[in-house]
Amino acid sequence: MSGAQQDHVQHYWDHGYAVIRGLLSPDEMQAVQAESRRIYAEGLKHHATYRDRNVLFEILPESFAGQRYVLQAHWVAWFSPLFEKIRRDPRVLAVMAPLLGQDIKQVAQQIHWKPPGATRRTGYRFHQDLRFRDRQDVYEDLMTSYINAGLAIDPATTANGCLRIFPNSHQRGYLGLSDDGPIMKGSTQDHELIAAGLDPATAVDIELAPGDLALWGLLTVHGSNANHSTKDRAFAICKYEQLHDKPGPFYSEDRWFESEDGG
Ligand SMILES: O=C(O)CCC(=O)C(=O)O
Repeated sequence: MSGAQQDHVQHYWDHGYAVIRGLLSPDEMQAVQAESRRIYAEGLKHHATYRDRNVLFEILPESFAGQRYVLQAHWVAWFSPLFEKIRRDPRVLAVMAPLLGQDIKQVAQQIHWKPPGATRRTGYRFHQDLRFRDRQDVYEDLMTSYINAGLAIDPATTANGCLRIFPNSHQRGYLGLSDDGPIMKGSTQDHELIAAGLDPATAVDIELAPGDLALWGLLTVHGSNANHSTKDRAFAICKYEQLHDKPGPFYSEDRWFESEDGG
């Protein structure tokens, strides 16, 4: 790994997040964009949120804005050979290994779209991902055992609601942000951030080009604004953690469903 690529390691430890530019090439990203559009179209066939074992499509029905939208798809690797390949790509391992070691498992896979028109439901209130872990006690070292990796499929800009992060917020412990309800409920009010000891002016916009990868941890305060532009923002998130031999780790995304023949 080159020095430039290794910079992400120190940046992640120091600031709770990092960005790796150009992990996948523009040619590769064209194929990923086409696959993302195909998966979106597949999701649109469902009139309401749909789940089949680990695969989930979160649907915003016509009653919301007169047209159906897809907001998220989970575990697309189950039916998309391309996303199956990407989640195991050696370049992703090269990014993760200096942070998590070589023995890594993936506990979640999601694509987040922000279709123009679904504006009011495309913001993610600021939060720390620890809130989604069922068994918070099994994470001994919260920042070093589990990392999110978000691949920009479309350009992610301030206008279309790119990821926003509070640098160094991982050093402040769990702050309880947005614990009062769902995170896709508009944006976090400044007074909520100030009460948690965060200066709203210090949030940074993580603008990304297709093929860039952003990393953040379980304690990194992050969220994103609604999409007020005319362009979608597809973002593919893989959540990786250290493989460990503790008995019975049990996270919400980790409940593997068995096929009917027991496979
Ligand atoms: O897609 C986004 O902008 C936000 C993602 C996020 O907050 C998360 O995955 O925890």
